[in-house]
Amino acid sequence: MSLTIALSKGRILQDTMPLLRAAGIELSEQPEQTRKLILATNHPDIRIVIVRATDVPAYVNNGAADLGVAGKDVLLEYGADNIYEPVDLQIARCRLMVAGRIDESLPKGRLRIATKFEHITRRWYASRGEQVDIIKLYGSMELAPLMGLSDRIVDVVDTGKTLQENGLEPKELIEHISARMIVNRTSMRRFHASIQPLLEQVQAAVLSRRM
Ligand code: PRT
Ligand code: MG
Repeated sequence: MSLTIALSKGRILQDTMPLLRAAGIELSEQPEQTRKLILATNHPDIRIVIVRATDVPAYVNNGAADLGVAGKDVLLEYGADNIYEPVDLQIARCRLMVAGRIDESLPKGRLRIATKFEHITRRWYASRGEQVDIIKLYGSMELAPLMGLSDRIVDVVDTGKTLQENGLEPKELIEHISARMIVNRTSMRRFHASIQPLLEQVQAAVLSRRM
């Protein structure tokens, strides 16, 4: 048996490692000091692979990784069918929001929404019976309303500073977001004896940290 955990660099890796440490898992080398994408841990049977945040569900859903950590925003957008979401890690918290210019004037017809969350955005407006045009972007969504590319954006917001510094404001809350530990369904069945205790220790670490 060997387990592969998919993590993304940045806030997810940083906030997940203390939780994994509580489950006895530590990296053998510092991720900042290497360009390796497959990292060994103190456990001979557990390794960590570094992927883009939005790619974590693909690795776990397809069984290339057994476990992973991904934001709920990324999970909602991906729409996995082969993944369990057993632990809310309560890290990387933010809000998925509709935002727009403070001084906006909306068109009479369809709204144009710039976002990297195409599916979430389509579902959100469809659920309210509104037809919108979605403009798929890969970053810096905040720029789109300023340049007249879109009327509004759908993006995750933490402090709200990025919106504010660009003359935008939150308009509607779609969902509260946090990162989740995810597990491939087949891995969960095959490796239950090692995955279950790991999940329990991580869950315990999450709860004890909140007190
Ligand atoms: O960076 P990369 O393109 O590889 O992917 P990513 O941006 O999705 O990854 P990463 O590591 O930045 O984010 C991973 C996860 O962290 C996301 O999927 C979210 O669930 C969560 N998270 C929490 C955030 C934020 N807070 C956040 N503030 N993800 C992004 N942001 C960005 C946001 O897009 C906006 O540009 O930060 C800006 C807003 O921050 P404030 O504080 O100014 O509001
Ligand atoms: Mg980023």
